Amino acid sequence: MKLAVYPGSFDPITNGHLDIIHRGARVFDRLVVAVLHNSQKKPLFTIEERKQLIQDVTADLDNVEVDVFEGLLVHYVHNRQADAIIRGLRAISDFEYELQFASMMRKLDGKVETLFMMTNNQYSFLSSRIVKEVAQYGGDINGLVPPVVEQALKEKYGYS
Ligand code: COD
Repeated sequence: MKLAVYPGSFDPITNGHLDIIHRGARVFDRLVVAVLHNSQKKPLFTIEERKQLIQDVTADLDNVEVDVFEGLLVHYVHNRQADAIIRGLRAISDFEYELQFASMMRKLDGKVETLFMMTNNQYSFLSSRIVKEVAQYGGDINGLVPPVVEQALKEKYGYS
């Protein structure tokens, strides 16, 4: 059974993330969406909220699990005995960071493979940061995030 971990901050999950989850779940027997809990950062959504939102929007995918991790990703991947880490690539600007990321993963654990999935063209401009910025100022985020996330963002920013 091949297991992949798709790690991220997911603050909050967007349709770009969700597209990678759907595609990853078709390639691997089991996919774990691993949400980073970093007590030194102040995300918009708490770790419980981020996990719950991902669970809500992946409820129809039987082979997808949502989990939380702290500390180094390689340790988590090792503990889960995962075969691969999945990362999404949007633009050239992602490449430099992702190359560093994958190289560091390999240095820390020579066995772990990092696999990249190219973004779906329609989401190539999409990031959690941009969605939050648009939502904060009342811009239209319909189609950029699942409806439950759109609602959660509106509540966070005090309108609905
Ligand atoms: N289309 C396709 N892919 C996308 C899109 C989109 N529109 N938006 C985001 N993605 C991809 C990103 O490229 C990324 O691969 C993934 O989805 C998650 O994105 P984010 O932004 O939610 O999460 P990141 O990239 O900030 O997550 C970073 C980690 C939490 C994975 C990383 O910091 C980590 O593992 N930290 C733990 C400490 C550690 O081990 N550090 C060493 C790393 S070398």
